Amino acid sequence: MTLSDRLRRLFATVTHATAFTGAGISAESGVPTFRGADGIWNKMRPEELASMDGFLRNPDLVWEWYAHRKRIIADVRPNAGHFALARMEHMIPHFAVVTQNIDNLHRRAGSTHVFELHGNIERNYCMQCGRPYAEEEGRGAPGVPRCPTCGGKIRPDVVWFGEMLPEEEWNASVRAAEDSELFFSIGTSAAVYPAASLPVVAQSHGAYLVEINPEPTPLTERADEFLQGPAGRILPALVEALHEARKAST
Ligand code: BV8
Ligand code: ZN
Repeated sequence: MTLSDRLRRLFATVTHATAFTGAGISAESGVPTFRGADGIWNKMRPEELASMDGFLRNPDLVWEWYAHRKRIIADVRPNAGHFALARMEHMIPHFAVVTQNIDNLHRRAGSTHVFELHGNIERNYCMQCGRPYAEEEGRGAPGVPRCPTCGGKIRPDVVWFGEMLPEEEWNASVRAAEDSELFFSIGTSAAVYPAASLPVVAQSHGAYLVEINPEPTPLTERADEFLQGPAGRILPALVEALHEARKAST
């Protein structure tokens, strides 16, 4: 893979880097994206399902939609892209993964510095009393489970449209973006805010912005480098180049 001289030089010395990821990095694991050809949003509008209004209007439908996605995620495994980022964490002293994904695949691949901006589908909580709720507590009955403590409705621990992002994860992600010399935007259509503002925050604080995606996005023209192709092929090649560059510089 041909790297720019700028990226190769950066690889030799970089100490602060961030990988910002979206649904595209999980596509090669078999998790459908939102806006691609077979995207989830093609079949239904996001506001109907990934929103509080949608849940209150039709709790069983929304709960079943998340149960369907949980079943998909339970059967998939991290792919070469996730594993490459897990390796990168051991090669760059200050390295964080900031993900919009709720599929937990970065942690399952071995990444430990992971900030989940939009929550995690494997976690649930009671809307009434906030108590965490584990799936196995349910009796497997269809429809929205009820809280064993207060009887309130249980919801997935994900950030719906119109909801605030988890404060600590958001603040830590902004700090990571501001401190980065190198910022990867990987597998995201850069359409959902405030997450989509992070690549610009990083670049305006001096980061070299590299986008990895098979197709251009609204971010592509501002990126310093656009590596066109699937993350599962490009990221392992980048890790090899990073290894070579750091070996050559010692
Ligand atoms: C908030 C969790 C405010 C749930 C999700 C008008 C203008 C600007 C903003 C807004 C607006 N109207 C409303 C808003 C705000 C809204 C927003 O941004 N809407 C957008 C749609 C315009 N944002 C919000 O509501 C956020 N909250 O703003 O609160 C607030 C302020 C004060 C007080 C109270 C509140 C909350 C947003 C979070 C929504 N939750 N998900 C769930 O998943 O069910 S969003 C959802 O989209 C996912 O999290 C997903 O990660 C995210 C972004 O999608 P992507 O990850 O980018 O995935 P996508 O399919 O779009 O793209 C995939 C890409 O991968 C493609 O580019 C494709 O080419 C590429 N790809 C494919 N294969 C590969 C690949 N890349 C690499 N390798 C491959 N192999
Ligand atoms: Zn409760």
